[in-house]
Amino acid sequence: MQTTEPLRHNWTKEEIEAIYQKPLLELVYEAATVHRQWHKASEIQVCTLLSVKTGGCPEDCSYCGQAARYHTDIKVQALLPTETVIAHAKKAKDAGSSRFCMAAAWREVRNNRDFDRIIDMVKGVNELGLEVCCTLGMLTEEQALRLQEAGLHAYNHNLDTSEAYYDEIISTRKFDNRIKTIQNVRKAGITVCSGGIIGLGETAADRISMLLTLATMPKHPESVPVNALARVKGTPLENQPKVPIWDMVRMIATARIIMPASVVRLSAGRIEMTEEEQAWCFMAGANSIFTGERETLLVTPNPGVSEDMQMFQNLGLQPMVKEKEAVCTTI
Ligand code: SAM
Ligand code: DTB
Ligand code: SF4
Repeated sequence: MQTTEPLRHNWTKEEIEAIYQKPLLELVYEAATVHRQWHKASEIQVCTLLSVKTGGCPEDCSYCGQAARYHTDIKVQALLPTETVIAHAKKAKDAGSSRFCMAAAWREVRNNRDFDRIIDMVKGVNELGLEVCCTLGMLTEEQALRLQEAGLHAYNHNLDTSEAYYDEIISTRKFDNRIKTIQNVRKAGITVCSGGIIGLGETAADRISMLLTLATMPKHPESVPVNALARVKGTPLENQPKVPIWDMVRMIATARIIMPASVVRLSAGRIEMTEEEQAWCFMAGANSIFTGERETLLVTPNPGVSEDMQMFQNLGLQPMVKEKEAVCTTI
């Protein structure tokens, strides 16, 4: 299902802007065409998310309900026991997921007993035959290597927004810290999952700049999540307007065209989308969704698994068995 066309890593801002600003139907048609050259368009990967440590985070990401400093309704939960996490992963596999992502509300990984427990979780989930992913905050090269040796397939670390807009959204770390962690993940031989959020008050130029950073990395992230802001009461961004569906479609379609081999994930925001709106996202090249138990993503609402399976049936889609590895040829 992959073409012999090389992947491009020399995109310019002007080229990406010209794609992003195309008339919508032209853009979707082009993205759908590229999608069919590189992927089986009837397959959507279901990735189950589990919050293994919730809330109480020292960071100030202004979109996030898990930051300790905001007064949200989210209940703090210490690191879950390994057996509980493995039981959740088994359940996810039985429900049709092929990927399992464990998320922790940490600023960074520390070399302590909690990290040892994460290593055990990675081993256990890997043994189930699931693609195992973690998102734990900043990571050193040594920590990334430990995760790789335990069988970690992917590490999620989003850019979140453009370099220029970053300081408006987060003050407790820098955009460069994000890049550094992504490089550490790459050096350890783990696949990269990196994307961002729209609806934070950023401009189209910020979105294009974020996509440019991703598409000009020496190797494209194998996985690119596109999140619409999930507005959480008590956070500084709680009153942001809802993301228009066509903005989501434009982001997904542009990501699909410039990073054709990557799995593009329709991430946060599905709860506010109709089935028809999600279908537009799949048409534009999204080939993964996130699910969570009890109709939650991490701490915000998400459609239930049976609702998603009904949607797949209505749209003639099937859960993907395993993610295809990107064939990365540089020109
Ligand atoms: N603490 C780690 C970190 O920030 O890298 C890992 C967990 S964090 C929940 C993972 C990603 O979820 C964030 O980078 C952000 O892109 C996304 N996210 C968090 N809250 C969100 C929200 N309210 N709406 C949309 N995406 C969100
Ligand atoms: C990603 O890009 N989106 C997921 C996953 N990677 C970890 C998380 C979305 C979180 C949405 C808000 C919440 O429920 O906390
Ligand atoms: Fe903490 Fe991650 Fe939320 Fe930022 S996005 S506050 S680092 S859990």
